[in-house]
Amino acid sequence: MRIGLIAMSGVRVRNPELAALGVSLPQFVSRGRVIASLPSLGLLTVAGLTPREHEVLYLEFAELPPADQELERFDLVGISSFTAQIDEAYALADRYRAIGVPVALGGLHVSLLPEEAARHADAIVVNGAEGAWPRLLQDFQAGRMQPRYEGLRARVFEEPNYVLPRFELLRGRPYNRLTVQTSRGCPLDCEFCAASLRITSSFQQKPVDKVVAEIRAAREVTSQPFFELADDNTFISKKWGKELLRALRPLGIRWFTETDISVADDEELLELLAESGCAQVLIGLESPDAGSLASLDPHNWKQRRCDDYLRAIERIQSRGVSVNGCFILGLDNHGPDIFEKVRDFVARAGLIEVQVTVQTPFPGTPLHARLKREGRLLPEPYWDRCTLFDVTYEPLHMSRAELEAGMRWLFSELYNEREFLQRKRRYMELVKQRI
Ligand code: B12
Ligand code: SF4
Repeated sequence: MRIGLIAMSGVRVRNPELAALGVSLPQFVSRGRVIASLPSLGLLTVAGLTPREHEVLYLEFAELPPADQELERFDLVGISSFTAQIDEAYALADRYRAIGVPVALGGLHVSLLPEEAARHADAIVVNGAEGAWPRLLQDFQAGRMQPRYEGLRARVFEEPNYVLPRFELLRGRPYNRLTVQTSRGCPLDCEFCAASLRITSSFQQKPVDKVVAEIRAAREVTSQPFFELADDNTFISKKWGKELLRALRPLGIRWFTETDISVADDEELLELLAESGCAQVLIGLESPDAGSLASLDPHNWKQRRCDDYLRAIERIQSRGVSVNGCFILGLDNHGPDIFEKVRDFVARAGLIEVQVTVQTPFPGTPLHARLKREGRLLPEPYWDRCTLFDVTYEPLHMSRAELEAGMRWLFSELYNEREFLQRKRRYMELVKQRI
C-alpha cells in the first residue's frame, strides 16, 4: 500500500489585529517562524508503526495542491489533529474521501472529541497510535477496517509498543529543528492544561538509551539540528532527569525543553542542563502574582512557588540556560492591571524570551467544563479560536474587549527590539558574573 501521512503545520491566530501585530513585531515573528517549521513527531511515530512492506509519504498540509483532482490517490491517508486547525483537517479529510481515498484521523483533538471526528473519517484512532495503528492497517488490508480504534495510554515506551520515529522521511527537506520526546504527561494537573496526560497518555518516561538512539537517528537526516523536546514537563523526576542529561552531555547537541520552575531547586541538575547543551527551558509561570494562581492546580503548587520566581529564574539563567517565561492572561483573578504587572515582572526578571497567551478552554479540560457550567464560553464549536491568542470566553474581572486590547498592548511592550536587547544585555551580564 502507499500511505500518505499529512501534518497540519504552522501557527494560528484568528484575531486580525493580533495577526497584524504578529507580522510586525520582530521578536514575535522570529520565534513564530522557528516553531512553525517543526515537523510532526506524531506522524513520524505513526510511520514507525507502519510495517515496512508499505510505502509511507510524509507531507505537510501547506504542500498539498488546492485542486481535488491533483490530490494523490493514496491507498490510505492518515491526518493528525490539533484543535486550532481541526476545521481544515476535516475539510481535507472530506476532500480525500470525495475522491475515493479512505481517511484515518488521529491526534489530540480527535482523542478529545471522537464522535465529532468520526463524521469526517473512515476510521479514527483515539489516544496514542501505539497499539492501534498496526491493527488498523491489518484490518484495512483484510477489508474489515473498524470505525474506531483505541490506542494505548500507558507503556508506549516499552517493547513491543515502542517504535523509533522514522526521521529518515524528512531527508532532503529543509528542517533544521527536530522534536524528540523523552516523556509524556505531567502529574501537576493544571486546570487549563491541554497537553497529553489528560488526553492521550498517562505519565511515562522513555528509557534514556531510546532517547539517545532517536537523537542519533535524527542527526543522520539533518546536519546539526536544534532539538526541541516534545515533552509536557521534562524534569518531573530529578533522578531520571539527571540520568537523561548525563546521556545527552557527550552528544554535543543544542536543545530546548518545557519544564517547571522546580528545576531551579537542584544545583546538580542545573549544572547538567548547561553541560548537556540546553539552550533554553520554557517554564509556565502563568502569572507574576501568587493571588491569581489560587486553584490553578489541585494542590496550589504553582501558587506556592510564585514568590520564589525571581530567584529561581536568576539561578537558571546564571548557568547560561535562558528561561522562556510563559504567562497566561485572563485568569479569573486577573483585572485590567495584569498587563502592566506582567511587563514589569518580565523586566525585573530579565527574561530573555517571553510567551504571553490568553487562557484557553480547550475541549476536554476541567477549565472547559467549569466555564461551560458557569455559562461563560463562546457558542461552540469555537475550535478555530483555540490558538492561545484568541479570547473564547467571558473573563471575570474585565471585559473581552479589555482582555484583547491589553494583550495587544503587552505584545507591543514586550516584543520590540529595544526591550529584547535590554533583556539580552541583562542576561549576558548575569552569565558573565558567573564565569
Ligand atoms: C511540537 C508542538 C507544536 C508544533 C507541531 C508540529 C507538528 N506539525 O506536529 C508547532 C510548533 C507547529 C505547534 C503549533 C501549534 N500548537 Co503545539 N505543541 C507542540 C508540543 C510541544 C509537542 C507535540 C508533540 O510533538 N507531541 C509528541 C507526539 C508524539 O504526540 P502526538 O502529536 O499527540 O501524537 C501521538 C498521538 O496523538 C497519535 N497521533 C497523532 N497524530 C496522529 C495521526 C494518526 C493518523 C494517528 C493514527 C495517530 C496520531 O499518535 C502519536 C503517537 O502516540 C505540544 C505540547 C506537548 N507537550 O504535547 C504543543 C501543543 C500540541 N500545541 C498546542 C497548540 C495550541 C498549538 C497551536 C494552536 C499554537 C498556535 N497558536 O498556533 C499551533 C497549532 C498547530 C496547528 N497546525 O494546528 C496545544 C494543543 C492543544 C490542543 N488540544 O490542540 C499543545 C498541547 C500545547 C498546550 N499545552 O497548549 N505545536
Ligand atoms: S505544569 Fe504544565 S504540563 Fe504540567 S499540567 Fe501544568 S500546564 Fe500542563
